[in-house]
Amino acid sequence: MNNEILKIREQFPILNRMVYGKPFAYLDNAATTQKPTKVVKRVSDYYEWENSNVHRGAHFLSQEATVAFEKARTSVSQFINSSNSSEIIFTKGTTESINLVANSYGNKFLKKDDEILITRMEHHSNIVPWQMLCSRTGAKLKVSPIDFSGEMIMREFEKLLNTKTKIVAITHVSNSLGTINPIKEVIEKAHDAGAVVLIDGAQAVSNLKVDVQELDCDFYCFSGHKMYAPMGIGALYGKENLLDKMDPWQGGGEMIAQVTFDKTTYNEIPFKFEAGTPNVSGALGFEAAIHFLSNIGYDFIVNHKDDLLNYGHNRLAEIAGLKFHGTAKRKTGLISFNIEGVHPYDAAVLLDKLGVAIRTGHLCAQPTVDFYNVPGFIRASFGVYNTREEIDLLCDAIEKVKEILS
Ligand code: C6P
Repeated sequence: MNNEILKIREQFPILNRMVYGKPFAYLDNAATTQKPTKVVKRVSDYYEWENSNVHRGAHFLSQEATVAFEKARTSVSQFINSSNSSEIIFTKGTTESINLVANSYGNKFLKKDDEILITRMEHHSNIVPWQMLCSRTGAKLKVSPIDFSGEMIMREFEKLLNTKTKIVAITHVSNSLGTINPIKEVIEKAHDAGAVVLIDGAQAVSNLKVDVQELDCDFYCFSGHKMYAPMGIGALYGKENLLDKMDPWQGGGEMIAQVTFDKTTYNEIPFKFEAGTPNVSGALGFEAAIHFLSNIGYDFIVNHKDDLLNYGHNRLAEIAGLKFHGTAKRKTGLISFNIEGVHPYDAAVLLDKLGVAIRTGHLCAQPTVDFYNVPGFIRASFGVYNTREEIDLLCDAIEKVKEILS
């Protein structure tokens, strides 16, 4: 294990836990990453020393909390290079960010027979909100196919794009296949057809440097908890001109300018989309996680993840009877597979007992898993603290699973 990784691991006490009396390998980072001490401390410091509601009180603590909360927004804005921090809306995470757009943008601008275009490799969070929008408006959901390597078929995507396409919603990185989609090309083609583009960045932000201005996407959604920040906080980036045109989707405190019983006027962006008391501690933890990632640097992160991916693929390929799902030319962060003759759930139970935490099943991407005609995937997903030794542990554990169950 190299020194850099050792220094990173020291910031995650949980990685030293014993599970069933053994050291364990946490390889379920696509579900959620562990949190470094600085993130945990930022949250507890807020509650011990700074706790107060934001944007409401004239008193010292409230003003201090408001400044810290808005500073966190600026950090998120810089993290993805949005042109303005008012383009960053704090949400619970990716799911809420997508639902916000489906409700606020979708309800206002979509009508019967308009089309929403997604791909076969979307997470349920980037399928169901659009299905719900279709049933409210009469719009139609179109699905762009993928090939068996787990890549989009670009000519099929282009065929599905037309003047009726109003929204293209696509994942940056697939949570089940690891594919990095060519989203810049997708965005350009969608814009040429007159559609707005929402990118689901849940699996991207911890693996790749994201620049929303460079991408020119209209909306970008991500979750803090998949990038070493607390659960229950995430962000929606939206272009200012679009956010300005959209109506709020939830009513309550903070999102208003003036309320009378006859009429309510709304606050400016981003506040008109943040009804109620926000997750202040989460936002501060989010900012601490951004500092954590920035201190490591994306050059290191990308190299290390590529190394884990290549090493993992090579080592796992040495084991007979493994079938891989997701072999796209550009992929990151995870390896999905099945063991011949072994149900993925049985494998999961045994791997857990052998000290390896992975995820199995439909991975909240049922249509993708169905495409490969298996009952579920086994998925090992990597964080910046994972090591080649942990992949060796996974491989040894798989050999044992095969011995017991095949
Ligand atoms: N995927 C996984 O194990 P939330 O739950 O809102 O933070 O993120 C939802 C989500 C949306 N899009 C993608 C591509 C995702 O991977 C996820 C979450 C986890 O794969 C938990 S289901």
